[in-house]
Amino acid sequence: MCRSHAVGMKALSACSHASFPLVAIPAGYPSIGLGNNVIWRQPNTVFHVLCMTNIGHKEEKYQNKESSEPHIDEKLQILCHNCPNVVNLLQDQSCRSIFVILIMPEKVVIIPTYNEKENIEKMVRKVMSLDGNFHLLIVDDGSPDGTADIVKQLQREFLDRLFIEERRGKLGLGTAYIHGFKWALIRNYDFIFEMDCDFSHNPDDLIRLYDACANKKADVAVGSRYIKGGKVSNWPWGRLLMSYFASVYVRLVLWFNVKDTTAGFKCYKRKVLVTIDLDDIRFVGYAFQIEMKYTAYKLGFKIREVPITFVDRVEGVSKMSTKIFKEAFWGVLQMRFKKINRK
Ligand SMILES: Nc1nc2c(ncn2[C@@H]2O[C@H](COP(=O)(O)OP(=O)(O)O)[C@@H](O)[C@H]2O)c(=O)[nH]1
Ligand SMILES: [Mg+2]
Repeated sequence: MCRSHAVGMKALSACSHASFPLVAIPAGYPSIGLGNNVIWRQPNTVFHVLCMTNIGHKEEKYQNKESSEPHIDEKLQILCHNCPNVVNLLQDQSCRSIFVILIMPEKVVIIPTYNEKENIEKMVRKVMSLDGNFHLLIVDDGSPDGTADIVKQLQREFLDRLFIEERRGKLGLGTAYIHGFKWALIRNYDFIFEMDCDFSHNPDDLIRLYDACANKKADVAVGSRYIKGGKVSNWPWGRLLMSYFASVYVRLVLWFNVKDTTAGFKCYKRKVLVTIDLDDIRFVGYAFQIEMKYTAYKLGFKIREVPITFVDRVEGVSKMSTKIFKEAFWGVLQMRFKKINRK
């Protein structure tokens, strides 16, 4: 009587009768071989232990905080040092059968922040309210305005879904994302999103980006201003023209068919970020966005643009600078001649 329980997220189930070891783990997770205990140790993994008795069922839940917390070892025993309720349930003689369900998080949105105190709380609440159990990682570069403190306050409310990585100084958008990508890969997320904190990107569109990757065969989904249906609202003319012609320039030099090459609203499938050599990504501003798309394209991944309406920020100030612009201009020429290898 072993069944797997899908609960709207990636779920692995295993079951056995009375005592462990576990006897069944569904196929479809080739990287998770029996005996490979690494995966079970990921922070964030939620264990549900379900005990079926003759008169009903009992359930205990536990979430890994650290990699040393409950996990399944090579002998397929549950090791559980700090979760007496789970252990008690596993030893409960009234259990006819036991199901262990491991739920691993699926989606994480990475938002780099620098001085976003006007936007951060509203943004966190909005992402947390979306359907689909999005997790959120803020990568803050020591914002002097206290953005990180606001996030830490909110973590009390969204304990297991809101995370923050703090870096010492303003190190640039590109390296903040690389930091976030590595964080997300270690934690085994399948869909990794990039989004700005200033509401230029509408968080509701995360669901459309997810849909493009999960159901429409995209490896990278790009929220695009410059395809049919895409729009830019209330940007000054100068900035709009610059952004549009920057995208044309990039396409002419690099010869690849993405209309909005500088866009920073994206969803990556895990396999893309695993394949790209993240340590070889060298740019930090708009050039970073171009480099990521171009590298994914050169490595053969399918990029799909999803039309979005981009709205200029209302609160806070832009961190765009002529330095970032120059980096993009010269960076594109360098990319043209760079050799791109798989990791
Ligand atoms: N961590 C980090 N975030 C940054 C940095 N520069 C910009 N950001 C964030 O990146 C996002 C986009 O920046 P923004 O100023 O809106 O750029 P613009 O949209 O091009 O004007 C926002 O969430 C910023 O707070 C940085 O150096 N480090
Ligand atoms: Mg912005």
